[in-house]
Amino acid sequence: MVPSLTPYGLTCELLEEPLGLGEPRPRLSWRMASGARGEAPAAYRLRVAARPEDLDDPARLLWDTDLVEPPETPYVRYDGPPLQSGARYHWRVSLWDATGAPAGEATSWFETGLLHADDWSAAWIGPDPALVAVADPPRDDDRTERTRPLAPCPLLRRAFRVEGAVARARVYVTARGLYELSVNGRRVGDHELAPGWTDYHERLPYQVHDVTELLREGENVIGATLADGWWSGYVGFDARRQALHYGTAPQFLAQLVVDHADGSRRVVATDGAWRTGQGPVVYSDLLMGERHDARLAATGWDAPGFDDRGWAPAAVLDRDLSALTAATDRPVRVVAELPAVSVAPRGDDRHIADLGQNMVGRVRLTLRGLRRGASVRLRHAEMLDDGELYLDNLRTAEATDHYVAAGEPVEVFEPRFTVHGFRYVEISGVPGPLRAEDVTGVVLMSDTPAAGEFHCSDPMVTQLQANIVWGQRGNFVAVPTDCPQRDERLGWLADAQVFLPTAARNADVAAFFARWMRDVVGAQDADGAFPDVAPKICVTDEGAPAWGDAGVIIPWQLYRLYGDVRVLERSYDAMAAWVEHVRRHNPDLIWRHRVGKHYGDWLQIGVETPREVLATAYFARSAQLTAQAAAVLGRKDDAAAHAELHRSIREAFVEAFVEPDGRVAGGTQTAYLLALAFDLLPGHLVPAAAGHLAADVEARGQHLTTGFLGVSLLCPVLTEHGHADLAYALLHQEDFPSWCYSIRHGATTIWERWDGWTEEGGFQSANMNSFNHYALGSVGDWLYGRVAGIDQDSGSVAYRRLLLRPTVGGRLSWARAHQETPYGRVACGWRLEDGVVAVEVSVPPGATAVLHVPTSDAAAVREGGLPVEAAEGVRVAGEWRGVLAVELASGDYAFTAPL
Ligand code: RAM
Repeated sequence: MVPSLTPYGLTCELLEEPLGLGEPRPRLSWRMASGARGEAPAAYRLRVAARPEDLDDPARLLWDTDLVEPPETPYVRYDGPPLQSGARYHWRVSLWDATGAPAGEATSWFETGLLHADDWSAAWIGPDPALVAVADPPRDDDRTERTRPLAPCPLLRRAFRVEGAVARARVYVTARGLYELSVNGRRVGDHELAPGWTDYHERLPYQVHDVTELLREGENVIGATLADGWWSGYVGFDARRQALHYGTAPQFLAQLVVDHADGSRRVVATDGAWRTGQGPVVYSDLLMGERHDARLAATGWDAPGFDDRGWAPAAVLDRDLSALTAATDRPVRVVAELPAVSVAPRGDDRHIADLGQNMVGRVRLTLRGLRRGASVRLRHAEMLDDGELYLDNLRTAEATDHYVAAGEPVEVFEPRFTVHGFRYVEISGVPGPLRAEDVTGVVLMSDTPAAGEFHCSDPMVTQLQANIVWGQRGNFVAVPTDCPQRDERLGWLADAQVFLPTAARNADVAAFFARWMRDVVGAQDADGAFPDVAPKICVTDEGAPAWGDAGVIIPWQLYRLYGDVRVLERSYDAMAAWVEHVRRHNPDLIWRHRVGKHYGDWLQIGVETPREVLATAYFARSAQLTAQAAAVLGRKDDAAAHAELHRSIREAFVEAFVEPDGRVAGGTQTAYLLALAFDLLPGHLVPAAAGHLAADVEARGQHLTTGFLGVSLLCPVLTEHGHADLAYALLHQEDFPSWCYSIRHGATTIWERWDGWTEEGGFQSANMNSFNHYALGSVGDWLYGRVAGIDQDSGSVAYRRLLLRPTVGGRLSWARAHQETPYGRVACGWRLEDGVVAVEVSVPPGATAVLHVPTSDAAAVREGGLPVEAAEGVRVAGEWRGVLAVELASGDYAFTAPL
């Protein structure tokens, strides 16, 4: 069988089979696989039709590109007739291989949302605000004072009749707050914490579910439970509810559209005919936790036959739908379950369960034989202190759930509208033994599909990679947050920009970040300042250097990594306005003014990188990237102006901060890293500056001093400038401060601070001590990029021109990684055995690669047993310093080389 070129991984607007698409001209994309070397698509064809069977009937096609040359970026914009509202479209991509012969094809679909304002008839509804009762706030241990009480989670229901066969039914639904939807007693969909968190003033996404199978003839019931969530709950570190930010109580909006087989349509929308009552959730809050009283269960409330005469009519609150938008991102879902690894008794009715992993989500607890009214309390912590929960670092977040039993033989409690960051859970109120299998950690995350894996021979580095992945899991929940446990959980911009390259290795985060970028752009102020956090709450200053700059860096990163030009188009004006904001207030181009909170190289250790050095370096970087973005978008004058500005900032930087011997002011690792990574030095000073950097690392006994910003550049810059040995030394360093120090002390996630816990000092100040903060995990990009070796050429986009540079070194005897890129799967790895290094790589169809084979004897390098000159798809490009560089066409290759 001839292995053929095959498309797979079809997406529309960065999502697989999106239901509820809002883009009028969505972008279609596919990845490619092939077993043959040198495969590249000669042409493709796209067809779009209303029904799958119509794809084969030329007369019924809505759009047909016919045979066209492969696109420059991996996206093709739909250019057929205008898309209808609430309609499903089927599409097929067909490929022709390098010889021009027809190759594989694949089919997918997308479905539009409600595209026009007059498609909506729903109104915002909720319990009558005057009648909402409030529960006592949680005051566990009296650790904090609450200024506002928490309200019960209301239930809403609407009974309606279905007459005749249903062909298709969709529900379009969202909430100000959080909602869980059901139809006829069955939960609809698997979204958690819907509709997620956006700047609700500007954008509130609605979700779409196919409920055709849930309806039946006769009476039907649609029901919803609401919770405060980010809308009206406690968010951030103000220790007050969100009333000041968004609203005071949750509200609901839904529209069920039922299409009958006979062509008739029935719409059931939220209005005054809905009824509202109270259920078992006494309150639920993201930071405080949830209280569930099973005695209050309104059994059968969301199914036909329930007597809702005791319920009140829902209040119609308003009809403002201006913020409604189609969802452009994947929802939060349950992505994993962790059974407890141990449950240890602590006194009469108290236990501490260990999930073995610092995680984010909630606990599912099975309870047996509790008497009616018995109360169980769950408290959550990331760490233990002397065998008991370490709670102080949660600050005012209570992170405490309560369950009041109904008295059934077996009851299962799992909170629904709260989320905690924890490894340990203390369960009080359960007399007698509690079994480990009765305690399960339920992991929630924005469902960004896994994209890559990194593996190597060293268990500590393997654990580091696991800690990075778990940091990503725990903090990619609706928005990229700094931390998941304390009263903060905000979308801090610098954390996001340093970690994005790593995140994009592990998962497909294109849609996740593109969506969040809209809140970053939306939060820009009239002067052009980006914020420190998005959605913008709690922290209202102008963005600090490196924080605000994320508004420029992230769109560029998304373009480079995914080829997403649209995110550049939509962010460009904001990027340029930010650069202009900094320039306007700093005419001498040294960024001293309008620096917001200026966090410097946040949480650097034992040193102080001069703030002006850091700020000015970022200013230069933003000007440079804005110039590049302008060039991509064809804005020639803008490109030239920003390139000129970049040159001038660079000159000012050198003038102000660089000595003739290559020393950079402050002399810290981060000062050198910024100057080198952001290309701020005249060429002749680069080796000297790199030498000063290396000398500092050596002088400190091979220890780092970098904070959030410097750390992302540390190993990459050392490696780039000939000090891979030092980068490996830092990777393997187990003394304080280092990544492995935390691992040696049991870390299963990346800590916020190098000194979160130390042998000498124990816990750092509880004021700011998260054990799940991804920023210092930005080294993950280097693990994939240089240790295993997957990178792209500096001018390449979407990994089309791969640069594969496996770096043999450190304690490793092998390392390998693979990664889904927009063109397909890339892999690169090496293994050293008896002085011979084996290098295996995969290059997807449509991409090419330059591979640096590490070797001491270029002439002895073999591919598939053949001299490289004889190997198919391989061309020798050059030879230097222990490397044989070869150019590769797509395909799988296996090299061996003496080292
Ligand atoms: C902390 C956050 C975040 C950081 C800012 C400066 O409160 O945790 O990680 O970006 O401060």
